[in-house]
Amino acid sequence: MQCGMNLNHTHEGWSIEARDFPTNRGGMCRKGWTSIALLEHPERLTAPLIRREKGGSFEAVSWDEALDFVASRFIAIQSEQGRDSVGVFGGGGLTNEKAYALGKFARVALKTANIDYNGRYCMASAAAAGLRAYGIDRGLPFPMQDIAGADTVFLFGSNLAETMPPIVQWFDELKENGGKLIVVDPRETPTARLADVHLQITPGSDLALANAMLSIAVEENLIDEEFIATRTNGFECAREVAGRIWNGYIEWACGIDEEQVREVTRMLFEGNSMFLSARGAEQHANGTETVMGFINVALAMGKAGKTFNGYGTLTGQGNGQGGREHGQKCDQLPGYRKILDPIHRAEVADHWGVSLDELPGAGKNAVDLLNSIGEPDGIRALWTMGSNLVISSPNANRVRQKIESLDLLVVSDLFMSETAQLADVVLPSMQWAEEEGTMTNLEGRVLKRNRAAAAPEGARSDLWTIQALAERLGQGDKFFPDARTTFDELRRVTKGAPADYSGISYEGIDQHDGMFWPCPDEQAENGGTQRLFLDRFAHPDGRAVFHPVEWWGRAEEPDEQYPLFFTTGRTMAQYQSGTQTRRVKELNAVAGRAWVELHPDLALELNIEHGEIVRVSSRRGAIEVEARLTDAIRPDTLFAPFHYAGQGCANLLTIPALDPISKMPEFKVCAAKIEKVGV
Ligand SMILES: Nc1nc2c(c(=O)[nH]1)N[C@H]1C(S)=C(S)[C@@H](COP(=O)(O)OP(=O)(O)OC[C@H]3O[C@@H](n4cnc5c(=O)[nH]c(N)nc54)[C@H](O)[C@@H]3O)O[C@H]1N2
Ligand SMILES: Nc1nc2c(c(=O)[nH]1)N[C@H]1C(S)=C(S)[C@@H](COP(=O)(O)OP(=O)(O)OC[C@H]3O[C@@H](n4cnc5c(=O)[nH]c(N)nc54)[C@H](O)[C@@H]3O)O[C@H]1N2
Ligand SMILES: [Mo]
Repeated sequence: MQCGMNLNHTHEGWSIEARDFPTNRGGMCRKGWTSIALLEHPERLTAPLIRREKGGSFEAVSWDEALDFVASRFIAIQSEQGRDSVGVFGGGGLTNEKAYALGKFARVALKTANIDYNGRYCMASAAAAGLRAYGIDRGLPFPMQDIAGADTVFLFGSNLAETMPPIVQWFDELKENGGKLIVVDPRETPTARLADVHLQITPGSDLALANAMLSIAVEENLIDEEFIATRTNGFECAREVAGRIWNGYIEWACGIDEEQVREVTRMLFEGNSMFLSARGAEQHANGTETVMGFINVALAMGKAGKTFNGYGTLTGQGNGQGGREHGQKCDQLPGYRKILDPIHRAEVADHWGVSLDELPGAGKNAVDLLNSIGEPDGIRALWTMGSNLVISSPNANRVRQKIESLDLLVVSDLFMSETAQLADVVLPSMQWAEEEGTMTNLEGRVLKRNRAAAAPEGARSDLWTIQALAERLGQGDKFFPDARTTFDELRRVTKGAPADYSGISYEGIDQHDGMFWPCPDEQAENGGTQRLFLDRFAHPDGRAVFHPVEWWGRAEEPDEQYPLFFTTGRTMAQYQSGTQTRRVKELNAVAGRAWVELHPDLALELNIEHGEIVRVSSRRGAIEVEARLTDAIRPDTLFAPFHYAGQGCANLLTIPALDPISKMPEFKVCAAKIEKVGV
């Protein structure tokens, strides 16, 4: 959520306080409060490491030696196997400046098409749907405070009470104002417990629910015909494909009661409602269509003339929004330009001073990039920055095998992550509090992180590393080791682009408590554009677009052998692949080891007791974790957090089925079974 916070250093050490910032307003979660444990952490990487042979041990070397080695290997591999044989894997936690520099580094210094990032696992479906329906992808088209002013909020696939706790205050305010909250989740999460209505659907059935709601709204004459006629295209077709629900459809597809869905639909169409999603609904092989399905409902709800709340997505990582705007994506250039659009290409090539045919085209998406290792046109070398992909990628066993077969793996990280352990070269990075840079939050608000702490001797800013490597590839003069100069270039390059940062400055960010993109020069004074779509959408004709979408089930349905739905997600006290939070004592005290949640009825049937170690397996792998019995989960569904390594790594089970539009993997459902260990 990118809460505002202040760090203080006195003779007693570090202390932290939550800032009264417009988004978190003095709130912060456990991860924020304990984050100072990561400053001066004894396990920080402090020197570049090289491993000269696979399976050998790491040797600390000088930066010069490490960088010379990496550059010479990149050059050798590219001259043997072609430019695209070197890949780059970025992260949504990197600052805007790093994301920009890394994308430029891939295209200009390495001249490879193959760069993608972990946002492919995170925001890709919501982004693709927003672009198609609205013409632009900004997490929320309104500032967070608008949540409190809605009549009803429909939250599908988000457990925000655990994943962005300080946002809960806006929902509390919503309810104080008489607003209602509806939550869609297969589990009765802390978030679902805040809701007026909880729709406890089967995993992977959100799209069926969306279409059912559209059908009900049409059937019961609830839709806003004027809004549809004046501000949208494509309604008829979407309505026709959504069809009419047959008796028993909702129960069959979603596992819930039809009357409940009718009531919710009426509630939503009555007032000024808001649809918000997160990964629960998006991380599916039909994630993009699911989001488009709910945007269809939001558009049919209309409410022309009032604030347009419509749909928004609750962004994930530290820079989940900005990280997807500046060119880490395989099909994208800075400012949310498209790499295959001839005009966009020409603009960027011009700024970068490279010829148009030198600028690579679209590369492989994250999953295909990793899969391509060892294939004829695949990558042979990979540089990761800001992702621990052997823990967080689907079908992790296979990914690990692929990674191990690379000719060269270079990892930039703060700690010896599970991915870094497999590297040939590890490059130690500075972390959040040790360097400045900007991030963009889910509201499209560009924020600045200031430097507050000294980095350990030996760690370098990623920007410095990018520039130093570019220099060794003969392109040093095109990169800058510092954030401010890099941001100045980013501003110039994004001028006139969809994500226009040209009016944003470090000074302006301080002055306005963050500035909203799009922010051309003339908007700089009032801090950028807070609310989008009030009069027009971002498509050339100003209209939003309905999309005909159809539910066809999941990539893998439960069967006799693997009879249960297996879904994954997060817990409050751990973050992502755990590289950082698994190193914080206070957090491990709360959530130190992996577990699986199952319903007591299922446990009774299988003679499983609370607290015992069980085996959960799918067609791809197995984990052995602690069983936690809870009636907060559907009896046909298992849930495991994905933060853990080894025997507890949930991604050993997940299926690498991809959404055909966004290339998002289906992290949120596959077929699995659970059994006692040792019987
Ligand atoms: N504590 C903590 N906070 C985090 C993170 C973290 O790792 N730890 N990560 C950050 C990041 S990068 C992200 S992307 C966000 C993610 O934030 P969320 O999306 O809120 O987190 P998840 O736990 O992945 O998924 C949310 C819910 O989806 C439900 N779900 C599973 N399958 C389905 C389904 O088919 N349909 C529906 N409707 N729901 C389903 C799960 O039961 C879960 O409760 O959190 C951010 N905040
Ligand atoms: N089964 C399952 N799998 C999932 C998900 C799920 O819900 N279920 N969610 C997916 C989602 S939404 C996400 S976002 C991914 C996240 O998973 P990952 O991509 O693995 O992200 P992190 O764990 O945040 O890894 C970031 C790494 O970069 C390091 N790091 C942090 N800051 C910096 C920096 O400034 N520079 C450098 N060089 N390194 C830095 C950290 O120490 C850490 O090792 O996981 C995905 N995987
Ligand atoms: Mo994410």
